[in-house]
Amino acid sequence: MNGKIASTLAIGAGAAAVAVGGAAPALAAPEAPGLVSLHDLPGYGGESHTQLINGSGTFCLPLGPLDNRASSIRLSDARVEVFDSPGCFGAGLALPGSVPDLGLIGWDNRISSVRITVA
Ligand SMILES: [Ca+2]
Repeated sequence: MNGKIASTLAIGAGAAAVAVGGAAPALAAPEAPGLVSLHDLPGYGGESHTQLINGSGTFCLPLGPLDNRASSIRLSDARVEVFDSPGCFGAGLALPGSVPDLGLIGWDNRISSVRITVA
């Protein structure tokens, strides 16, 4: 098992248990992974930074090497908001889905953090 993914899964499962009051026995996390993939170039090209979340919850993700460089973003099975400051602060925008050219909505090379919500 990948330790990093297992750790993320534990966080998600903990959040779910809190949400139901911890009364019910824990069921397996839903098979609905959140995927967000940021790319340096429009059209999902160039250097990329991908985050995969197994489990449910809301997570604020740093962009690592793609800080202020993302020009396209691809996502699946998740609600995603992008922010122009680290830690999901500053100006933000909720995305309706994948965006092949962030320049068209005024967010080229501007994203510094991403908030992803997986149901
Ligand atoms: Ca770029």
